[in-house]
Amino acid sequence: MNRATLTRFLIDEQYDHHAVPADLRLLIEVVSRAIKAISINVGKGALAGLLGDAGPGGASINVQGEAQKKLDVIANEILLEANEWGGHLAAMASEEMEGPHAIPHRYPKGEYLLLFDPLDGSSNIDVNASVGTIFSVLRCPDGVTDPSEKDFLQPGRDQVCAGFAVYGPSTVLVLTLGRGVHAFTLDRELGSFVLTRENIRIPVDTQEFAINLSNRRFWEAPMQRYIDELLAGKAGPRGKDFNMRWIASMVADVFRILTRGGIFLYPRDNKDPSKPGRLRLMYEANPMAWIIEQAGGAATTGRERLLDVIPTSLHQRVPVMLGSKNEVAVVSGYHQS
Ligand code: AFP
Repeated sequence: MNRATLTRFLIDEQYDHHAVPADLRLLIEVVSRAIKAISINVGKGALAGLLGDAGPGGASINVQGEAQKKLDVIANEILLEANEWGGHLAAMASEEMEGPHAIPHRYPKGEYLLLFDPLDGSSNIDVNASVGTIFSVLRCPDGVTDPSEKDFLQPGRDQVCAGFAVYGPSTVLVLTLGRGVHAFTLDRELGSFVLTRENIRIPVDTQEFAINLSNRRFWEAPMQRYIDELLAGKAGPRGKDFNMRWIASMVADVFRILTRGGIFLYPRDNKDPSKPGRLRLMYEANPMAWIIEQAGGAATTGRERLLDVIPTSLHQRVPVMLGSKNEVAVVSGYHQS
């Protein structure tokens, strides 16, 4: 079968459906090339001395207060270098950097803001489990030539593109432009992303949940009730048995949900009251929430639609409940009653 490449798909979207302006098509192509380079580095792992913590003696801490892995730093550098000269961006923001990254004055600027988690799940790297890259594209506010943090603080419903890559047995790029969700698998011989799934749809019901159960004692009562009912199985109030999966790499857990349904939960917990959840809104929850909604699923904080959350800071965290629509409705209902 003569499958379309990412480039062909984007050209069709641009000319047949007028769904992607030329600059946005360039942005996606550039990000996909950066993802290929990250995939190659992730694949080398120990062979290239790329495992373990970054910094001299392994003591490199990022803005999140988390130990940076060598590959976190490398992935961040690859995305910055790939995107700063093309003229498609007004600025970038990353999980690994305190504030926005300005486009150097020697380069042309564009109308888009790119936000990314360069390497999600990086605590999985040293154990050779799947990791990934998550990205989100917003429009730079009109008339703003030197974007500051406040220009990035737009609700997820304003995204123009969202995507993520999973560096697993195969490298897969998942993308939405607001007209469905599509998956492209990296053909390493061609060096191209090939369209392998079009218009992905998530089953509205599921019997599979993903949560870090070790945090149960820190959850709010509605979440404890919801999970306890899943664990009670057929004899319990849900009347059916559930299975659990937790890869501790959001990209891998979300990819599974896109493939066979499920519900992903990282709720607010009182382990650290200063953090209303672990996942970051701008470059983890928002892109994933749009992708899930575009695939027929739902994504909430438990109290409101994730894409409607009005951001207050670049690295803010939110509770995340997303996946099969009817299951998200149950857990959200418990949080609102
Ligand atoms: P790292 O990037 O620090 O590995 O965190 C990954 C992550 O942000 C997300 O991808 C996982 O779903 C979640 O954290 C795993 O959190 P726990 O380690 O608390 O289970």
